[in-house]
Amino acid sequence: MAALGMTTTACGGPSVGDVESQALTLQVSGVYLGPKAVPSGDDARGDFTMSRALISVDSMQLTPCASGSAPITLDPRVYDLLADPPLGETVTTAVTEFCTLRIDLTPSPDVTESASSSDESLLLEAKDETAAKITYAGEDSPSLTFTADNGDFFGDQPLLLGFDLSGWLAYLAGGATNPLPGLFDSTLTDVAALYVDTNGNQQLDADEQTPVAHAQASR
Ligand SMILES: [Ca+2]
Repeated sequence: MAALGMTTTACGGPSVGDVESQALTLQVSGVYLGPKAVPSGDDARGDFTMSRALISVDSMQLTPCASGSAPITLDPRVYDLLADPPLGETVTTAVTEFCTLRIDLTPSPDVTESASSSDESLLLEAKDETAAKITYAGEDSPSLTFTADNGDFFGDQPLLLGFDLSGWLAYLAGGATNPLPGLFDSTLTDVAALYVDTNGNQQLDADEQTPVAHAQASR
């Protein structure tokens, strides 16, 4: 096992003396824990790659560990998981220990498949090398809760709420050859996890891929 260093690296955060309030940074983006391309099996079509990944978040809520402390709720926002630079949130708060992150998805008029007139909560698209698309559009309003895996609080920062695009790419590519690639819903909890971007480079590096919290479906 590689040692998970306890070094305190400078991460652009508040100085030690600044205990009144500090910034909590949470990046929301797609990550690749596996392949970034999946062969279509057809030489003329080449590989599938992810070309769109949008989620519409109705609310994102960070709950302090201390009982009685009010949760912090962030405004609705559509996150483009492929955005470069990645999207994220910064919250100024006196709270240093958060134990739970919850996100609620909801359909938004800003997330609509071109062929559809309905609002979607989630839109995924993969393309092959002929630009032919495979699309998944979801209208459900699932909620995900992330609770620190070690029973502790989310300690280090910046936090990175990552959605494994490799998992979704495999799902879409599987659907290209199989009309019934299985239920999509379960993939959401499989692909979402909370990480720490230890070196603050807005990328999920190889030594940062152990989540601090896994997603659970919540009601
Ligand atoms: Ca990093």
